[in-house]
Amino acid sequence: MDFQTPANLVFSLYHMRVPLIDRRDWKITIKGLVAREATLSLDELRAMPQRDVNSFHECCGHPFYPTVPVRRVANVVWRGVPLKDVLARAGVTPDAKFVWSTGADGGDYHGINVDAFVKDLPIAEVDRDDVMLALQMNGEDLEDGRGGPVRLVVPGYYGTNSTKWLVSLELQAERSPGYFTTVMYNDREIKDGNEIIAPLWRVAPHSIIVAPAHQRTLQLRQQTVISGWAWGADPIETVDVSVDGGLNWRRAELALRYQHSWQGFGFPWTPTTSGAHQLQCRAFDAAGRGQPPAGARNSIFAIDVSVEDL
Ligand SMILES: Nc1nc2c(c(=O)[nH]1)N[C@H]1C(S)=C(S)[C@@H](COP(=O)(O)O)O[C@H]1N2
Ligand SMILES: [Mo]
Repeated sequence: MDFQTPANLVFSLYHMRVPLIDRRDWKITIKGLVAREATLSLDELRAMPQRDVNSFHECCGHPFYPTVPVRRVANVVWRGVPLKDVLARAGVTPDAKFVWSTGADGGDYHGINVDAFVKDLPIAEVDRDDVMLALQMNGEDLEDGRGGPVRLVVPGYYGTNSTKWLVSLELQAERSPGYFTTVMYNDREIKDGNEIIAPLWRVAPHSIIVAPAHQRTLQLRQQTVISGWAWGADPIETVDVSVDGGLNWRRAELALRYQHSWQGFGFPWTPTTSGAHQLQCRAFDAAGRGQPPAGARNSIFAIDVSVEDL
């Protein structure tokens, strides 16, 4: 319900295990296509200029079931050092096209032995100063489960790209061959006989209703506000609400985006018929990208309510 999700309500995910990192020993290495390899300790990182970013944080769902929406989402404030400032310590060479980020965790993932959790990020994103090595979430140092002491945060990208327990950054000309970069976490589509691969980077438009709650009973002829959150890599421009299972749609009031936050929406509704009603919402960005009715991680969200004449 809150614009800023309290830390204890933010979902927590890891594929293999939670490594416990001694804050005194932690360091990060910046290597690969750089002018000079560099390492930074936690104190050195903390001494660098930091910034805050308010951002939604969404998991794209289970990598084996890319069409199943899970809608694990939160909105938090990250604080950290811009990635570009950290990379500047090593000097990125012009042939670098991707930043590989490696976490301290590895192990068995459904029978596959994974050396380490690695993600990759297109070099163009490094220019943004909201892509950061985060030290805090919601004003508190990152706990072990949250990826502490340092994690990558890429606002607007699916949560999987925000590597927790970060230990190295590597500049490379190609995508990482890691299990969680080019094997899992890529949408694959066949077009004219060719396989088109879409990495799970930028978040597709999505929205959820948070009030009224699923299976609530509402009163006939009494106004209620259907409200919720909408988010995506690009700002959401419109949210529509349906009170009849998707037959008719009406435009909701929508808040502007602050940095990379989710955006609140509201639609006042006075039910005039009793019985079961399905409420739905759908979001669109400026390019007209929206949400499919079913079968996608961002498919349209629906809840059921009943209206009673009391
Ligand atoms: N090192 C490491 N980083 C990781 C993961 C992981 O398993 N290992 N999981 C990713 C996934 S899939 C998500 S959705 C987010 C979850 O971040 P949270 O637990 O802080 O919500 O972390 C990402 N970063
Ligand atoms: Mo995730």
